[in-house]
Amino acid sequence: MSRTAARRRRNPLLALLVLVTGWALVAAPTPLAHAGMHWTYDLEYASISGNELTDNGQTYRLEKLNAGGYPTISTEQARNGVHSLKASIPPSGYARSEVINALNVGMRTIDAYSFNVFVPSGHQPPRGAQWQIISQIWQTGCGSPPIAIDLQPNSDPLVYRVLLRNDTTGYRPTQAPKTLVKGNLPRNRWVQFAIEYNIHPTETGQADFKLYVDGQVVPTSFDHGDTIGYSRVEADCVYPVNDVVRIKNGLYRGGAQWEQTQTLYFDDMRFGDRIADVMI
Ligand SMILES: [Ca+2]
Repeated sequence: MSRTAARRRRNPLLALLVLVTGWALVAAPTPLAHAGMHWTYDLEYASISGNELTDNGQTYRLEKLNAGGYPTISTEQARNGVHSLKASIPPSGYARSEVINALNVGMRTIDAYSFNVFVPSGHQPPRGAQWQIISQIWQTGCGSPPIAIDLQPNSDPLVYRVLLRNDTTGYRPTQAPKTLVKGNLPRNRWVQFAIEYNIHPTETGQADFKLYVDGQVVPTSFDHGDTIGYSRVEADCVYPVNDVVRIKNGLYRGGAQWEQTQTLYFDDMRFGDRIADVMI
């Protein structure tokens, strides 16, 4: 038998091996737990091309601004597996490095999402006129996000705040939001946030907000009479024209110069029907 013929005979076995290995790689990412979870990704088999992150069969958009680059896939920290999403911005002022985890999903429906964040030791809180936001639920592009999680200025230990905006508070960054809750955000370990929400700007009693941190319910000052989002505050920000939601995670910061390179890691993001669908 010639070498060529022998190779031909071996090739089907080789092809089968490649097929099985390839199937295992494709099949390995975190499976959907049940019908109520719409997507989940953990960066273990992710790839980034330009401003698109693809993981577990879904594509997510990345955003950057000024000194902030697109988030990257990192092995420096991991909530599960060996990879996470790294958002990093060198010393500078206004900048962002974020991923859009949900784009143009419906308003006036209850949805839930969760993410895990790792804040490295020594991470600097905002000082003076600085601010830093790690998660946002946007109503289209209206002014400020109706729901945001930011870091409390000068807090040490580090404190997160959940901020609510609606027609009453207004959407301008200069207008004070309602603080729904604040709590410690430990550095140097993974922390899971899970949020159930309904962005509903018009009818009291229809909006919804629930927060779990590390699997424990966190009481908030969200009131059944609170609306979430905007229906009439400005011509460019009026429901029902602006009637979709997008959810972001990453580093989004502003104000005066930040003195240090800042980095946050995100892992195991989920989106589903209810809070139970996105809890680990
Ligand atoms: Ca991971």
